[in-house]
Amino acid sequence: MKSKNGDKVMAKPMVKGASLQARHEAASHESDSISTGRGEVPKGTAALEALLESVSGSKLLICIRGYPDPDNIGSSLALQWLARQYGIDSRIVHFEEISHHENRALVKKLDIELDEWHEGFDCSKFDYYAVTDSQTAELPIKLPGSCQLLAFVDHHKPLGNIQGRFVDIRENSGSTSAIFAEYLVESSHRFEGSSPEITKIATALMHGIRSDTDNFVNATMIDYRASEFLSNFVDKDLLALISRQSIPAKTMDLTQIALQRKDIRGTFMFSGVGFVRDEDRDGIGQCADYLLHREGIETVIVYGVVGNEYIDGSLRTKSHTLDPDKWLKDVFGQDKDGNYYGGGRKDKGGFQIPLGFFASCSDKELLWILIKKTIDELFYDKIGVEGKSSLDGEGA
Ligand SMILES: [Mn+2]
Repeated sequence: MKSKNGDKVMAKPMVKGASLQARHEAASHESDSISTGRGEVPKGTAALEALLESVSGSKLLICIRGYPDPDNIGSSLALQWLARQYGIDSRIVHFEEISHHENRALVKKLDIELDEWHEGFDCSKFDYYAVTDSQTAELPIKLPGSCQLLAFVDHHKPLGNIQGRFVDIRENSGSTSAIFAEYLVESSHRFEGSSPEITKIATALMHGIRSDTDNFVNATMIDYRASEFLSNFVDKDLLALISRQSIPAKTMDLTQIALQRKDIRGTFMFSGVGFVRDEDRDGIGQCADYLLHREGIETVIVYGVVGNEYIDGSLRTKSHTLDPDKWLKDVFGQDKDGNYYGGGRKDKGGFQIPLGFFASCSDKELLWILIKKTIDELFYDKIGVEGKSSLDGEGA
């Protein structure tokens, strides 16, 4: 597909040949009433490019909040490319380790340059920062006061006010990578050819879309349109290689533990897997994915204590009525700063509860019993089961 022969940059994010459905979706995202704290903030490719042009020559820090995953890595690379077209020098920084084997493969095989934040990381040279694929723009580090939020692009329900120069949040998109692909389609700079850089960005974006939409099961029009465009530039062998990584032994072990400790209540399956090493945390979500295949089960929650710091859990559901975001927020509520312990979208969600003071408990077995009892009771309460913790029954 030669996408933009002679196409002008349009003010509205719309791709040539978009269907009625797409027009409808585009119209509805334009009327989304997202509070950005200062009225209307421009959205769409033309607005983004006008902004990048106006800050040409500046230095941009692209921040990956939370664990690096295909969607936020792909989005960050695309933003880096766009910024470079306007003479903006950028670095991509992440604050958490790249823990998922597929993501490590992505970074390694595509030779993607990411900086892991460390104490000596010099933030002072950056004029602006950007956040993609995250519900909030809050960072785990303190940037210099002069460093402003330049761009914020995401597809989740935003948490609170996002105050940036450019804010584009589209809950009707299955991935942030698809939104960035749309910018590339509509960019006044041509994203084309078969240079290693173009291939790398396109492949990463495609992997981001695939991974966030559960292999297109949850894809929306914008994800499909983006994929059509990107398919011209991706390295298919590499894409296959990245996504066909074997399941690490650790995840397999964790799945086995989760199966042994499963606690089935109607269409719900809960499983507390105990203490999990920090680098194996993604195994919790993978377990939940796997357990959801069991017949008769509609919702799975797997949780454990990760890195002796957090109770970390993943929810997966194929229920048509359960809203993971609402469900988890109802169960766990908020901390004293008003932040929810859990949240989600569509068919998945997660929660994280700091152990805090209790992390120093020397009797881990006892601590786990306490944690499991507390968490299970919250779940049972929510689904209306008069139950006691199944600790004895399931050999935990
Ligand atoms: Mn995403």
